Amino acid sequence: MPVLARQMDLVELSQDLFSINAVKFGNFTLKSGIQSPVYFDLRVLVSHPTVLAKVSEQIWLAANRGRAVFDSVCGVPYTALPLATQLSVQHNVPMLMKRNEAKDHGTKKSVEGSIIPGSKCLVIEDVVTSGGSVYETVQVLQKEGLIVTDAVVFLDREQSGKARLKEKGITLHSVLTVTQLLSFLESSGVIDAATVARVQEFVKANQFTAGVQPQLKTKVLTYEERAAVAYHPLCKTLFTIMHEKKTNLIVSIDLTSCKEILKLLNDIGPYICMVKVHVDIVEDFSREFANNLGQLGLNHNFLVLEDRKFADIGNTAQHQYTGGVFQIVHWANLVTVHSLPGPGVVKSLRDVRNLAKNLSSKCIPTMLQAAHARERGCLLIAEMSSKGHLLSSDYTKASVSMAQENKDFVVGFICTHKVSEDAGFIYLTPGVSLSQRTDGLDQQYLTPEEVVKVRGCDGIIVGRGIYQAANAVEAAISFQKAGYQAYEELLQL
Ligand code: 5BU
Repeated sequence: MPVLARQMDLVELSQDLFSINAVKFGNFTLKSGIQSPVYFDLRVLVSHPTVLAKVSEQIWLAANRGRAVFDSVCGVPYTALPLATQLSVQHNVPMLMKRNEAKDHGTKKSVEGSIIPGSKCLVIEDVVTSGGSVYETVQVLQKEGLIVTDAVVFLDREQSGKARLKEKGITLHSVLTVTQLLSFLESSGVIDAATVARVQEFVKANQFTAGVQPQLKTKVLTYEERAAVAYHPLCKTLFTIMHEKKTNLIVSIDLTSCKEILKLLNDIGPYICMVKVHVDIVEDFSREFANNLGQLGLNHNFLVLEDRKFADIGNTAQHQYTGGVFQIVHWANLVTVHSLPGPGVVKSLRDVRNLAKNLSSKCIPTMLQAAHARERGCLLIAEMSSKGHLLSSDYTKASVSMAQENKDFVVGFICTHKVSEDAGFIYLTPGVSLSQRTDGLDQQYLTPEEVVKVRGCDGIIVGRGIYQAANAVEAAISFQKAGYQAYEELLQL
């Protein structure tokens, strides 16, 4: 078949696989315990016979292209069984069927079918990661006296499976590599460049080396690398600021006068990546104050977060975001949102974010200088720092899923642990102190080291530890150093 025609078939097949959910992007735990940004589930093929037939035909073509010589085929159970069956029937090649467990009665066979010792059998597999499952099947067939020199896989995850099988004397032919699949899906507009980068980063960090167990932990990425794989533009901006200013410190200025807030912010601006405010405790709030916040953010390169904790139905949340005295959407880059009401609250805020663009350009011309100043997004509250909070682990998990489904507005999480391995989000922790453990009102504190190094979160949110300190600038510098040092040490682990 001409190369171009083959490529067009594969592009179409890649789209088919995506549309039947045989290829998914997000955050998944593999059998090995590794967290992966991509998941292949070719088991669903049995419900889509046309796609199954195409996959099987491609496997046949790949075996022929690789000049594999064989008398029979055998699929690695279970997913490859229907693939091998289809190929066997379509091309009239005898099939053998490996049992997952040898029967404990009757013939005790581990391979069903008419075995001819000394004949050649081709192993068929859907996806290869380390090559372990393919090799297990090869060994069972060899024990039966069959000769196995070749295997064909539909998708090679490029995590060293091919090389490992080669060491065992098995040539692995593949229909597609992950790189090819990503490029086909990107060129057809199904996934974006950030997703491609994230999957490639994962593949690179999770190679299996001969004789060595697979890594159980994914590599810790730098802020710069996180910026490259971030889903939301504000997540990208925040990681870029953290990298450039060498700070993961978010100051929570819970003061009540505009003048005090702006003064403190001007002093500690160089040491922070974001400021968090509670605008509803500010006694003399004005639009001028909000504009000044934005301007300070541009001058010192930090973002503005309003800790509004939206938790109502979509319609009410929209009014709270856009209206009233505060008109939050016009000046806060980010807001906090409870996942409690369900995804409607996130979607409703997302739907009105464009208001920010129109108003900012009229009222604050300087804001136009920075594209990110007019971006809007939210942080989902997946966990709280207060003692006895009611956010169960199921609630936290559901919040992560909600974020996955709303990547165009969710920038990351407020949490006290890294609640997901998904590097495309940011994880920020409130309740941080250098020495205190509680405040007498059920706030619970962690140190910057505990937050970043032990719990794997990205940023520390500090309130009273800074604005109530005798010297707030010195305190901010101490938190900046402690937080950044913990990050540097984490990279060395
Ligand atoms: P502190 O002074 O560092 O304790 O202030 C912490 C800030 O973070 C304060 O504004 C809280 O409202 C905010 N916060 C929190 O402490 N814990 C949470 O779980 C969430 C927000 Br959500």
